[in-house]
Amino acid sequence: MHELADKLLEGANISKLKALNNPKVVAQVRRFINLCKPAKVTVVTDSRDEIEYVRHLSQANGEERKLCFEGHTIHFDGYYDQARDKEHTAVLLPKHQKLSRGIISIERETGLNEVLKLLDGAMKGKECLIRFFSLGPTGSRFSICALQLTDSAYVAHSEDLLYRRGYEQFKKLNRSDRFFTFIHSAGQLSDRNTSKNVNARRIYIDVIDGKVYSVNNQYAGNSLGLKKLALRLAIYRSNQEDWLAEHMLLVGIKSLKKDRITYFAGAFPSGCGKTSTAMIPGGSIVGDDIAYIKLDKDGNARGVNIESGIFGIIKDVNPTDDPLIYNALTTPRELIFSNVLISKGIPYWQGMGDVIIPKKGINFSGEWERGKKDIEGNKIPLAHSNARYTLRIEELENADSKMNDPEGVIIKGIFYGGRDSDTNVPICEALSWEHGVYMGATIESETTFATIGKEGVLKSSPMANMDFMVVPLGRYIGNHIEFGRRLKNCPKVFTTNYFLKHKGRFTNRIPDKKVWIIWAESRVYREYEALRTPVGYIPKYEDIKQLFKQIFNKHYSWEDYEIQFSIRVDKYLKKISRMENTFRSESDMPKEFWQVLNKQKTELESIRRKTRKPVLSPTHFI
Ligand code: SPV
Ligand code: MN
Repeated sequence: MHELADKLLEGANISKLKALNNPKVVAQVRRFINLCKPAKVTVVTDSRDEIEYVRHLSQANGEERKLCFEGHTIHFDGYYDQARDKEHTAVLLPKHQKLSRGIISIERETGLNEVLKLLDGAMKGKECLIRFFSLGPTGSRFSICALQLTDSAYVAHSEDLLYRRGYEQFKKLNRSDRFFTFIHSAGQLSDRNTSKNVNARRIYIDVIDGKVYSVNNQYAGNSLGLKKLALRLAIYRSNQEDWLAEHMLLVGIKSLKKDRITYFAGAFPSGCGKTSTAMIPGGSIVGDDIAYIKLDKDGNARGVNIESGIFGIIKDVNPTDDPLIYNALTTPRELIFSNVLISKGIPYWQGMGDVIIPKKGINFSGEWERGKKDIEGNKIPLAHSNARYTLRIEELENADSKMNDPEGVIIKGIFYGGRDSDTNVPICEALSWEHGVYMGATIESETTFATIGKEGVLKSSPMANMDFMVVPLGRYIGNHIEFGRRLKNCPKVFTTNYFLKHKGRFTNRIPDKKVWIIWAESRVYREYEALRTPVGYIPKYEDIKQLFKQIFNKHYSWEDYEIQFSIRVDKYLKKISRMENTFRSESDMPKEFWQVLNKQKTELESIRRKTRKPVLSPTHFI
């Protein structure tokens, strides 16, 4: 009997699939074509012409439109499809298995039935693109092959900017099924080419089978298989094996003292300075979002960026704060803007600096003019707070030369950052690897205007990876502890806090983070002494003062130092008590977590009793 897949794959398509010499790939492609029932199928290899075809298709079908600059396009997601949809993203869980509190899961069979029904015929009348990518540099032991089926040319085009082509790498799989599969359909489209049935949006993660099903959405965090959907599958796999899959940037920091570059990884919840740390002036970017980290034969932690592009928040990108990105966004190159305001072919966004914003144009709500309200009566901003740009890292002048190195880079330091107005000091070094894992596990971040709900509410976000957690948290944190134990050269761990306030005002300027980062770089080599406090090592005044002078030619006063680096004993004790509440109900938390917490608590309580002071100047620790 002839199936739909036979007809649609006839000719060049089937030859390209067969050339992979992997029946498992062919079987999956056939299965999902028969299910989704597209009108046409195009198998895309790594060839330039075929990739160009995808780029043009996205414009021909109206998912992207050309802008004034050569290579620039605009894509709009639906009004209610502007961010990751946590509520409708679920881990498919076999019966009787449990995940941590707050992780949405659904019984596997029930979830599969539901999502397969939604995907049945979802591509009717549309073209299904079949693409092959590599998560990580091609030919690297870190990398994982990824198969994407999608009826959105925008998704397939974005992935071309954000990931490495992997058709040739699939050939080297040697008939193995060690690849991830992503099935995506934007579903029925409105006359604006946005997903119509967002209420039936589902993103279901089948960790057992290495597949993700995503339907009725377009926003990249929901639709692009290789981004946060693959991160979830990789977290599952890394926790079965002996490595780490992290929501982390990778950056090379050039020493001010010696001729060397030191690589750091960094986890920050969304909107807490992650991309700006990856883009720190004087540094070189390897990646800004997702890293795989493995042990090498010399006992180092090595990391690769599994992406090759940036899907960055455009809000507040301006010539002063982000000159390199601003320059890239305002010169010709292949680049997709999403959910910004367009007027006469020119994009505009919030916080873009000294630019006159037109009073009307087209934005994520359709035709827009200043004062426009949505059906709920909310004023619609000119561009969404989560409006984005998509570009290749190699387009940036600060791209690191080891970006595509199959061996990855040696990670000597890790930053954990949050948005915390009243507790953590701007930079603090962990007392040990276990303490560093504790620091990562206890990241908290205050909600901002960019998230739905109340502002300033503290949210616990272990390793900034909680949204993607597909294994019990205790096991994930235990895996971090174990990973460090296997290393001979363990990275030094630091917390950063760019958001500390005093009397309602930020205690430092945006560019000051360079000082904290340069201090950390030198601390990796023990080139500075530091003050030991119960919460970690903090810098000495003279060193920070000298760095402010050297980097910004600015005087750094003792008063500033004292405000920024005082240990807020009562606030830390409150944080510890919040953490006890948060983690108490987690089963299988590693004992090291509780040891660190209890030690810190005992030391802080003892200082509190002795000094009777809620806040201690750094002088106390000299
Ligand atoms: C984030 O929100 O952490 C992002 C963008 O990197 S998304 O693709 O939505 O995950
Ligand atoms: Mn991210």
